[in-house]
Amino acid sequence: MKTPDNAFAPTTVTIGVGERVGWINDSEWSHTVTAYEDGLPDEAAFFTTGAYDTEQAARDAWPDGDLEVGETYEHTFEVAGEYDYFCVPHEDEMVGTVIVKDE
Ligand SMILES: [Cu+2]
Repeated sequence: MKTPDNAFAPTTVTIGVGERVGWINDSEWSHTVTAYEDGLPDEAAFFTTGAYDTEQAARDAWPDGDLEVGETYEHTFEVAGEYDYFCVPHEDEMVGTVIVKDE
C-alpha cells in the first residue's frame, strides 16, 4: 500500500525490547526520523537520522540528516517504554510513537 506522502505509517508500532524498527521513505520527499528528547523513556538513547547527538542538533542541521527517497533508517530499541518521534520539516503532520514492551 502506498502511504501518504507526509505521514509515518503505521503511526504507532509495538515491539519487544531489543527489537529493531526500520523506516523506509517510499514518499516523493525527504524526511527525518527524529526522537523527541522529552518523549523518551529514562535511560533510553536519543536517535535520529543523520546520527546527531541531540534533537536540537538534528533540527539545526536540517536539511542535512534527511532520509532521502528510497532510503531506509533502522533503530534498535533497548529500553522498554514509549518513544515519541517526528519529522523535522513536517512536524505538524509527521509524528509517531514506538512502544517497547519488556516481555
Ligand atoms: Cu517528513
